[in-house]
Amino acid sequence: MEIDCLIPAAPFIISEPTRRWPVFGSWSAKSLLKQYSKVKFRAEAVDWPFDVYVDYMKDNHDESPLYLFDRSFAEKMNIQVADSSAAHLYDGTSPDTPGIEDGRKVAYWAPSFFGPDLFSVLGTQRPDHRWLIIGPSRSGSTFHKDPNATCAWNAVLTGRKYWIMFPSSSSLPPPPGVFVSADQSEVTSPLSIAEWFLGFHAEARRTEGCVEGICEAGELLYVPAGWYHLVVNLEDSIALTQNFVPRQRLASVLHFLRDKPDQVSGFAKDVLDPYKLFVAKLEEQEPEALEEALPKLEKMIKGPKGKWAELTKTAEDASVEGGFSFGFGGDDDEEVP
Ligand SMILES: O=C(O)CCC(=O)C(=O)O
Ligand SMILES: [Fe+2]
Repeated sequence: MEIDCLIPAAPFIISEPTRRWPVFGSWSAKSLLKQYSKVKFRAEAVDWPFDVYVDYMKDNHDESPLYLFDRSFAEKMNIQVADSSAAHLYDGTSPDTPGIEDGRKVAYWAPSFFGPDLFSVLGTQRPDHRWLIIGPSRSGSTFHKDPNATCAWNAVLTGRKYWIMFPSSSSLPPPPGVFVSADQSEVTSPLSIAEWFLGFHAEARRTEGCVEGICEAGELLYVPAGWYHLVVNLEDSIALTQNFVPRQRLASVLHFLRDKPDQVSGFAKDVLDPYKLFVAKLEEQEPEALEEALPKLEKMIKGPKGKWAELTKTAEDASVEGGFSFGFGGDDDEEVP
């Protein structure tokens, strides 16, 4: 059995490997200021030098503070991130620990226990997948599902984050206070985090499927594909997040790329057909994973719901199965190994 078949369907928090990362214990607003004070990071709609953002962070009383969320931080900070296939070189399980590669320090590595990240076959053409996240207390992320049916991990380096999460499927309503368009393409959370807490938190906690927890500094939280989540920083926090495709989710991701092209996000504009490109790269580099996923993908279309959709779909629907949702990401489409 592949190790990545063992990823549970529900969220969990672990304290490995974050505490062994070079960035853990060494990154703080103060230490980052020493090196990167004039580097501009993206905070919602603005690119601010880090010193300007830290001044703001330390002295704001906003209800929904501006959140630093930067996908190009590794390039801007000139750091190297190792992917899960190289984790053994750094995580202490191998005597051969280079630490420095290409003249850039390995700042952290993706945890090896999620197995290979299949989007890595796309190389530089993969969709956006990692972010540096910095914000003061009260900042956070309103309810959403992560892009392209991917899974994610989110590691807190400093501070603490409160998470509240719900599984999704075509048969479950969205969390209280959250609205989803008929084709499930848009998740709308019209309230600020504070308003949502005042109006819906108590009800949400009583709702079936609700999972909540606090991720402390040095811990890493796993976000299963398709789960709704809202996150709020309880203190000034620095976190790193990465989205990935484990082998057991490959069929769902292929299904998303092929059949929900209008919802696909994060690819560069010159990637015209992400599904076709992904299949071609998998054929070259991960043929066994692709072979395993393709029958699952067919089953998703031809399952009981898919059969009806197939019988009733119009020629137009045939290319984009926008009207039927398989609830990907929810537990109901998870292939239990
Ligand atoms: O740390 C956070 O605010 C959560 C980030 C998140 O959910 C995401 O990047 O998708
Ligand atoms: Fe997320």
